[in-house]
Amino acid sequence: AQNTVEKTPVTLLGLGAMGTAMARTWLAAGHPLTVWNRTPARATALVAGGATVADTASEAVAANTLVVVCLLDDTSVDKVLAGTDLANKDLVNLTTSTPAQARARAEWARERGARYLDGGIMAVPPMIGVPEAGGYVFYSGSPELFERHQRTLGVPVGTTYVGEDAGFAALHDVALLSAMYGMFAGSAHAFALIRKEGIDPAALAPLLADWLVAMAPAVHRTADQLRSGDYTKSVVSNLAMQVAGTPTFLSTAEQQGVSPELLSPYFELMRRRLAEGSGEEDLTGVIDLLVR
Ligand code: FVH
Repeated sequence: AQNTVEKTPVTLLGLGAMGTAMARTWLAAGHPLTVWNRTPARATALVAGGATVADTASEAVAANTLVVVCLLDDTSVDKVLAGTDLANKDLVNLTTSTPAQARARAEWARERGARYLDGGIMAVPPMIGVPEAGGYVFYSGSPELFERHQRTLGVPVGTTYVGEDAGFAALHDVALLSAMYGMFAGSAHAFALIRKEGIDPAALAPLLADWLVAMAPAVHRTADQLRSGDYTKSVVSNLAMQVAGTPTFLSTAEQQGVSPELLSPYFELMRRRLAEGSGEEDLTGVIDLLVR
């Protein structure tokens, strides 16, 4: 019991898949936990684990200084926190937001007397409470608040602080998730190519996963080229050669009866960059075309 008393008490608003997974880890680690959810039934199992359920969001906020919010979107955060007294609270918002929403929420919290940290979760619920799964949350906003609560916030999943600008956690979150969707798009195209040939997708999957892992370190070369401004530095496969290969990919897609719509936009950018006379560069020049 003494161990429990020493742990920072946490209020958690939002018991969806993510909130519930986080709640379990705080309870298991002995943190006193007060929860609230719009649909109260989702709290039932947590009560058996020792959580206190508040009848209203206001009561939950009043219960503890550290208030963690993990709701569907920024609109639901607005609805849930409306009318709560946030004066002197340490508000940590793990709801996925845009950088602009996060900055506005930080200012909104400041006007109400709260300290604010924004979070972008780089994990799915099964990774919560499983350190070896490698998940973490990007945090940005008050550095003092991060330092004060890092140990408690690190109970469900790792923590990575990315700066005082409250929008930076969301920006890092969206940047990594955007890259993930690019990977999913490429994988969808690969599976589509083999679909009609009787090749077992389960046989392609490990080959695909290993190839993506092998190619992933190329992002370090991209970063190095962006920093130096020299996109010809350490080039492995130049743009001219890669553009020359694009008809092979498009013809193969056509022969396999697969739409090129996931590949074509990227190939178009590669062609535009080549047309600017950048054949000796890496693919990094595409980034210049994307930034308006
Ligand atoms: N689950 C995932 O894979 C991803 C992983 C990366 C991070 N995301 C973000 O985490 C936030 C919460 O996601 P979640 O998985 O918990 O989402 P749901 O299971 O759908 O639960 C949503 C909770 O939000 C409550 N809620 C929704 N709308 C309202 C509203 N208008 N007023 C009050 N509460 C609202 C909902 O309540 P209920 O439906 O149970 O009554 C849940 O508590 C999210 O930002 C992800 O992008 C998860």
